[in-house]
Amino acid sequence: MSVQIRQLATTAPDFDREFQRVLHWAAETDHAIEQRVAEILADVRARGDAAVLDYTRRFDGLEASSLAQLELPRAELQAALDGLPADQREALVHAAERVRRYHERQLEACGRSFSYRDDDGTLLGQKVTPLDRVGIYVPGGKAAYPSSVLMNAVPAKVAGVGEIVMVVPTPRGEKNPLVLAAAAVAGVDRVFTIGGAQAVAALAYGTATIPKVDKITGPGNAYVASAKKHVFGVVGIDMIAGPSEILVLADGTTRPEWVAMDLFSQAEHDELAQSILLCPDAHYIARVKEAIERLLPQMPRRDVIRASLEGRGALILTRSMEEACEISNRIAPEHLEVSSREPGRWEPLLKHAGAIFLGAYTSESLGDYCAGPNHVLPTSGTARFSSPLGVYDFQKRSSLIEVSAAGARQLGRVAATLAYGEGLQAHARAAELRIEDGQEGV
Ligand code: HSO
Ligand code: ZN
Repeated sequence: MSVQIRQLATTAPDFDREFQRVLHWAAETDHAIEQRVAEILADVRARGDAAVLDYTRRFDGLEASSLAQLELPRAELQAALDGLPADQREALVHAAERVRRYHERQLEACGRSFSYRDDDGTLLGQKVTPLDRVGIYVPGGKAAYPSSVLMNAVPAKVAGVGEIVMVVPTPRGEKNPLVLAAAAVAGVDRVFTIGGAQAVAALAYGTATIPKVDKITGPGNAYVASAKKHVFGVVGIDMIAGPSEILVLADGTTRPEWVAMDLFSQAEHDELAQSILLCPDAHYIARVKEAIERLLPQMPRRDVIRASLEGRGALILTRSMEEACEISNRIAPEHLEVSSREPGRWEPLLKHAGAIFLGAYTSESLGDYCAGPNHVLPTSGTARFSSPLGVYDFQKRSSLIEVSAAGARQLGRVAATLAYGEGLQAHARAAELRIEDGQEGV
């Protein structure tokens, strides 16, 4: 059965309208979910442990007489790691090591404090400190990704976060050994087998057993996303990630099968995932289409892939590679592959993307697992103004100011003038007293 993937050409008179259709997707808020989540949050806030236990019993079918029973001892995480088949254990450790090294570079590049002195001796600076405690949400069930445990926990660890608390629902007590092993490898401090809005609430407000955190990161279903939005402000959150996206910019020199499989690789995440091909060569697009038709029946997740390609996918013929780059910037995809023999020629033209994969050998899937950069990336066009999850998300900055006596005289006049202008006498006098009294001390 042929795949009904949308085919567009930028030369077509109705291109703009069709293109808008590809980009548009309804991210409606579901008011029933919002309402339910608000109730759960209020209940956990009021009743703490007891409420979390009730919801865990009701939604996950998991019985416990106390929340402490739902904490996994470190030894159990280590046992999960030790119990993995050797190839999986080695791959996990190898991936974690590469992710750690990359994020250490990030720490070097943008996680450093600085300070300097003015001519009059005034010291100014910026002090970078890690968050004290963060919560990482890990989904259970079909979207339980050990790689996401690494991508959240490793940058937190590299940033120097004091304590990492992970929550992961285990419906009817079913634990995912790879997820627990990833927590061990990444150095997660505490793991609780709770999930949903109730887990987000417990982390945000704290309960007798669950410690209150400063920031919550990690993906989740509509309830978790809604709960994260609600508690934002009480705690920090990372982002609300939408379905996965891939855009392949091809000049027609890569094997069509490679490109087809890369389009599948994000489509297989979700029926709402988006895979787009941009290419100036009509003949090549036809070859990719043919490869899609040929390879799809072999894929175990072909139903999800087909739904995604037919619902939100597109093969777009452009006038040139330059125009393809322009369109890619308008889309601002989560993942952008430059499948070309000369990726360095096109990369300078590309401004907006969560991650850019250069050259035919760089399949996006390597980035999902082990290349090193983070796989938590801005989706739905938000790459226009936001960045991958990184060490900087687990740090904050404080400004440092130390004014000398000479500096107080100079700055005092400026500050007092502006303060009188604002009608704030105490501000002005605080500055002037340092000038009038001269010497500090009694
Ligand atoms: N591509 C996903 C991350 C992931 N892929 C996890 C495989 N496992 C983020 O868009
Ligand atoms: Zn993926």
